Amino acid sequence: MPDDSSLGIDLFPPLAETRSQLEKLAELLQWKDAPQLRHWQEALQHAEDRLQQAKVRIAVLGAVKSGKSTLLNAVLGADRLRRGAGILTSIVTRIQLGKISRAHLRFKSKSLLDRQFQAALAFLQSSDSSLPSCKLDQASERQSLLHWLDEQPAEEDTSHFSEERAFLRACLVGYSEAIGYLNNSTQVRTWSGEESCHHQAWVEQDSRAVFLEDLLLEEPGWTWQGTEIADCQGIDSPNPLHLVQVQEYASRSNLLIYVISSRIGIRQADVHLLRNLYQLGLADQIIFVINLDLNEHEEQADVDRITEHILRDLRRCGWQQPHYFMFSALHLLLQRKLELTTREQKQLEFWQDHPVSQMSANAWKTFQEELHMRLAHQQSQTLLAGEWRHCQRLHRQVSEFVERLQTTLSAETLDWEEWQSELQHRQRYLNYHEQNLRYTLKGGEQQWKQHIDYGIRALFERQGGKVWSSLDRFLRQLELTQPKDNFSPNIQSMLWVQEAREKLLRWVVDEINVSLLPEIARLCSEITMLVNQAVEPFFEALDELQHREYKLQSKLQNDLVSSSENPKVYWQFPEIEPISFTTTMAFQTPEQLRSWLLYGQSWFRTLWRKERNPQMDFHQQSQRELERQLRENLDFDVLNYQENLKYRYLWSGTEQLLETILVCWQEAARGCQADLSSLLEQLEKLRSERKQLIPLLAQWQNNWGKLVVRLSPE
Ligand SMILES: Nc1nc2c(ncn2[C@@H]2O[C@H](COP(=O)(O)OP(=O)(O)OP(=O)(O)O)[C@@H](O)[C@H]2O)c(=O)[nH]1
Ligand SMILES: [Mg+2]
Repeated sequence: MPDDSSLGIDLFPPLAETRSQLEKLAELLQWKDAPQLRHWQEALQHAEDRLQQAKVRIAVLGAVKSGKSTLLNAVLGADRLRRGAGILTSIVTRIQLGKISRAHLRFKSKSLLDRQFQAALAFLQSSDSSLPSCKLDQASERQSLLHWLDEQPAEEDTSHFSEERAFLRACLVGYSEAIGYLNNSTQVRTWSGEESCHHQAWVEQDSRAVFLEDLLLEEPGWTWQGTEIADCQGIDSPNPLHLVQVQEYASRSNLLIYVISSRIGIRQADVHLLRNLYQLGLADQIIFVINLDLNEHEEQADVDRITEHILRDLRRCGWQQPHYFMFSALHLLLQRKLELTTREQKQLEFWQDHPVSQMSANAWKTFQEELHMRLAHQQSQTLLAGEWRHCQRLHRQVSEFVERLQTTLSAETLDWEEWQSELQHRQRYLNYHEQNLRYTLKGGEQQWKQHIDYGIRALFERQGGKVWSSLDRFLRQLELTQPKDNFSPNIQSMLWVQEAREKLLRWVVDEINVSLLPEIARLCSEITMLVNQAVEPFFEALDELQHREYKLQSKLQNDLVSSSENPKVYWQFPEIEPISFTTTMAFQTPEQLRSWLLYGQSWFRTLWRKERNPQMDFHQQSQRELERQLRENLDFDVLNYQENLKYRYLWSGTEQLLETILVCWQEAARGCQADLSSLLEQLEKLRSERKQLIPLLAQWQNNWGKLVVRLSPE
């Protein structure tokens, strides 16, 4: 059984410890400027940085008010995230480890806000011409628009526009306060320490959250370096774009914690999202948390009954044996929190002898252990993908150096000629391989890009490609609701547009992206594999070079990382923001939406005038025309997406991957070279200091040994 510390995910302390030992070694040897020392230190720093960048992500998901923020607070041991009644989380809030609490808020640029605002306004204006126009920076115009919105309670016919109304209202209400934070470009504002809780005010109200683009918290209570946990919006939030954001974050996450409230159980929206997640291939990555509301359950039997219901529903979504934990997040939070309000104090006392509280506490403990283990596993997986190999090579270089020192210290004379010829050999060997690696990467790049082209073409083919088959299915199924008697064609056409837009957006989220994301991931991993196969021999060559030296030094016995145990070289496709399919019918590209609407409207009006029997045919003809318009609109969207996916994501990702590989190879090769040449200069100086050196070297080796044990794949 590994001891407790080796369970830990803290790969950073041993790396940092090793770095500081290098420092000590340098002081002792008085060769601070030696190139190989600098190289090793830099390489260790790089390994740390890269490990940090390759974030392990955890998403906390669930329905509105299921207790996601409460659970995260319980994990952090303090009320850091806003929780309570009403929809309180309106943006994905990311949390990373920091020395002190810090909140970084990224505000929208003025122009982005303005575009979004005018688009929503245009949308409403087209259904009601009495709506005043409004420039956001004009206080009087804001006043009158707000007044107009207040005066017009959402009628049945206009209820479709609730999203725009809510958005406009939020902008108008919050503008004068937010303007101080907005600028011509995106602006990041940081609050530290006590002040960091100010961020809560920006998340809890739409009239503030609407101005934010991103929110990152640094918290000392989140103890896992190199990982990120995110509090997501409720998946049944009335704003459909929230779901898009949640789905996007979830698809990039390594672990998902799905919170289900015992009070509510599984709702339709849960079923919907869970099925999507299942299709996205994320089933194994999900841990369920049944958040027990202790006020609702008097005894264990009641809890058992609820659990049975929830498990049955989960089975329907595809989980035959879901991995779940059951505890009261609020109870645990109150137990961990340092300062309680009188009400919280009372609540805690009230729950003290609750029959379920012991079970909850036990489950919490195993939940934390599980989280710990999964994170550790994920992080070593990340490490295996490239970084592990890098650390291993570094280790070998350092061990080689240490071994050499030891050999030299105990030897009486040194065979200089042998070392000199080795040095020359090394130089030639490395130059030759670097040249070849460059050719391989250059030639390969064309081939790999072509492979991507084929893959993309198959996805986007007009006949039988995944994208268009799905869109065609949508268009075939689209059926606009029948107009009521005495409808106004003007309003009716707007309602249809809005109806089609909502349905399309849902379809994009539920169908298209769900089927595309795994395909794109597959393409990425195919490319990664091809690239890995091509470059592996070059890294093998580097290893072989080092082995030559091991052979040269007959003394070396204890090779901790013998090559037969090396994991396969495995470079990962770089982390680039994924590009999901969106449509101009969505809220995000308002100019096109606006012009489309104006055009669509005038067309509807013409149609209305031409028809002899308008009431009857209007519905059918509009349906057909809307379909045609949609198809045109989608044509543009699909093309746009296809280009973005190819150039901005897959091609640029491949280029980045190849660049990283070349840089890493060069780094390692330079290291190989520098180590030997400057070592030779130093060797003679060292003999006199052998007494001091020997214990330090032993300590050094011991530390590396520990690091290797922690990093080793099981
Ligand atoms: N009685 C009881 N209340 C709880 C429990 N967990 C959470 N709550 C309360 O439920 C309310 C909602 O919790 P939140 O953590 O804000 O829920 P959420 O899922 O983050 O909600 P949104 O972010 O708005 O989607 C808060 O007032 C919590 O104190 C629980 O185990 N028992
Ligand atoms: Mg919340």
